[in-house]
Amino acid sequence: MLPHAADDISRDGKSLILAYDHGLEHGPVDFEPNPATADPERLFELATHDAVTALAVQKGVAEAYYPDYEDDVNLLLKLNGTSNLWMGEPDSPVNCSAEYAAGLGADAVGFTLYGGSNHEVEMAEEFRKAQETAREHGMGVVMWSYPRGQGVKNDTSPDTISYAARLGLELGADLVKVKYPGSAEAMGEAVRMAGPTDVVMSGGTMRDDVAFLRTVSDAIDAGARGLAVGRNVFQRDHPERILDALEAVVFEEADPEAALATAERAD
Ligand code: FBP
Repeated sequence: MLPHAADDISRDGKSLILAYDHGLEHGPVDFEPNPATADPERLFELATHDAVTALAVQKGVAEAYYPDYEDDVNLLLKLNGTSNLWMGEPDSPVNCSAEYAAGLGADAVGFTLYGGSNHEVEMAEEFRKAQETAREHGMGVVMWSYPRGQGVKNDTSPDTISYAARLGLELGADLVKVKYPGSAEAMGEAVRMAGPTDVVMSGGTMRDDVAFLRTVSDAIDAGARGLAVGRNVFQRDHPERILDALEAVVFEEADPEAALATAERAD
């Protein structure tokens, strides 16, 4: 059997991707709950936690900080990304080529596809180039598959999320990151549609510890292979504590409340 192209950003077939492209996607407002996290070094330090299988960042952050962490952190370089400062049909400029990502030492590349946007056609063509170049360099490919725009009525409905997951398979992603479709059953269907492409759940806005861990646990039970999470880790007062709990839930399939209690005792 061929090696899984995303093995470098997984452990035992599961992934816990720490996402930190929020300074671009949402702006400094996302750092307000925990101001220390405006400093990328804080996130690189968090990414050395055993639970984390990769850190997803944009090119500029990687250039400035990754050289000091290349032995301790797996780099998932986001190739496109957009700010929240403009309005219009969803789109995301390519900010970095896959060749350049390989030169920076990336283990994998990440790419957002807004299926259903009036810009879907161009984005899919850009993804094609990134995916094929990543294959040439032996890097894994992670698709942020976020249907939105004029063609999409409900971006988290079960049908939409199943379609989002399927786009990952059809277009050649190793991992496809989707929003939670609201139930374990719907997540299971998305996983089925993705076939050999691993589905990882997107973290979303900050929720309380138990509610968040329960959703992660439900997604794992439904066949998701992990999660890509930003705000639900770095906006907390104790990001390491939630990483301890996530490690137990994702990799050991521990009960969420027991995992949290253990993490709190260890803190
Ligand atoms: P979160 O866990 O904070 O939701 O981060 C995951 C992510 O995909 C980030 O990589 C990205 O910045 C953000 O969500 C985009 O969210 P949205 O497009 O819904 O604003």
